[in-house]
Amino acid sequence: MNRRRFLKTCACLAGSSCLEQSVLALASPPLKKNKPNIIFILIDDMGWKDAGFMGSKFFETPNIDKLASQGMIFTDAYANAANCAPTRACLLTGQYTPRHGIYTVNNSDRGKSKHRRLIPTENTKILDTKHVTIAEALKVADYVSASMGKWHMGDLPTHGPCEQGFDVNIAGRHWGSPSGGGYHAPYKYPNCQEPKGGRYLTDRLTDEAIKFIEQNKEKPFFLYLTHYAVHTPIQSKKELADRYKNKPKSNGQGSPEYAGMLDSVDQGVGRIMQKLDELKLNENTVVFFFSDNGGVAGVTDVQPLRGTKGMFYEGGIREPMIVRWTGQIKAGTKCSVPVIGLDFFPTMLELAGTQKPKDKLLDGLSIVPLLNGAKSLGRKALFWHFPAYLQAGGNIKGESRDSKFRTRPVSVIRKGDWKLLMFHEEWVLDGGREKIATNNAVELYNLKDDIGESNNLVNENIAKRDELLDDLLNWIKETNAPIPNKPNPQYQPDKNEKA
Ligand SMILES: [Ca+2]
Repeated sequence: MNRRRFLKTCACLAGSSCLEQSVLALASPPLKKNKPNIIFILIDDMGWKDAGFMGSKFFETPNIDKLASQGMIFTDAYANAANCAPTRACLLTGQYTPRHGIYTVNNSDRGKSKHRRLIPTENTKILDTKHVTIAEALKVADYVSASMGKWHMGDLPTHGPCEQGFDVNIAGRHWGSPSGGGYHAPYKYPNCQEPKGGRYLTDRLTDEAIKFIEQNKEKPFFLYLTHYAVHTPIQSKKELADRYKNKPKSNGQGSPEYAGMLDSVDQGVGRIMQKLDELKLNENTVVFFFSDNGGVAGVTDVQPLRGTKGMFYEGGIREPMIVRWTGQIKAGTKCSVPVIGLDFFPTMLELAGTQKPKDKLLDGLSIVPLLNGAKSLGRKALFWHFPAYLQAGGNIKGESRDSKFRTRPVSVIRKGDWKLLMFHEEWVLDGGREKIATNNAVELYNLKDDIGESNNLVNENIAKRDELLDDLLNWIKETNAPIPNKPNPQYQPDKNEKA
């Protein structure tokens, strides 16, 4: 069956019943062929330009670059948030943040109270088990699934990966970073312990991934390999960091330790691809590669994008992304249609040829048409909502709106080449739409001309501003997204705070 026909079969099975479905289903190869294995490699805090295929001249990622050359690169791929937990909750549920309430990591009132003008919306820290996750949805289609690495959605024994549909959990707890000993052995994580002198954590997770693939090569499997790397603490294997010690910095990238961490991730990707080769699983395995938020300020650099992890400028949310499916996706292709983390849920459903769970609301779209060469998904816009505060950290000079926070409460829309950010402090307290020309509540950028978001067109293109603002306000209403609207009584104005 050729690629186009195969994908059509999947689409048909995932959608409504029709004559074509039964005809094609009869003509289909064995069941296994209709249920490709899914490997989802999620790197933590990897920046948009932290790989060779994205333009890094300092970091060396030959295996990830090779993967990119064998599949489709997405240039405008977005995380659902600018930090870890909300991005993961959106990935696993296929829903925007207002649906599950996980907006940030830990408390929403991060930073000093005297600097916050509003009382933020309370953050939900644990993903409620009432949500149907992608692992649960794939289980219905007979997939065996494993979560390996960072989980961050709640803790054992009630809210770990196995309580959310995964069959296997390696090293996952509520931690946002490897908290049981760092990357170097000895460490003690669930089903993943190493004595002193044992394996480096990224290598161990790769070993576990390979073992899982070998053990399940006869079944359809879903491997959610969510490396702790390259999150802090920045701890590389010494021999790998040493390789970069004398290498000249390039475009703000130059940390040998961070390069060494990426190198371990890259070697792991290479070993997993080699295993798929050996087991002859390439044609029956879809490999996704993605990161959960932007690169960290002071650790890496994502220029020309503005912003870092924690900000809703492009540098905080735009991600490196690859999808490889040998024999199905044309190798060496690039797609610039904007896609977002919550698209993976419906995409995987379609690949698995299974139905959307009953009563499940999915905010994303399957990207299978794009993998098949389509130039659009027909989607109106993408949205972000962050009713919280994230204090400054690292070197954010010139990247954030102010020196004290990476972001203050904000809602964002991207539509076509345009992006609008609505900052709630000014919106709520400084006259909202009526004063939009002067209150600094809204920023509008044309990403095609200004990928660095340096030229705010809020008063230049009023028609586009109003169009995006209307769409954003409608979306806020539709998703019941909470807007923080209570002034913080502890706030102390600082004349030097803002431009
Ligand atoms: Ca992260």
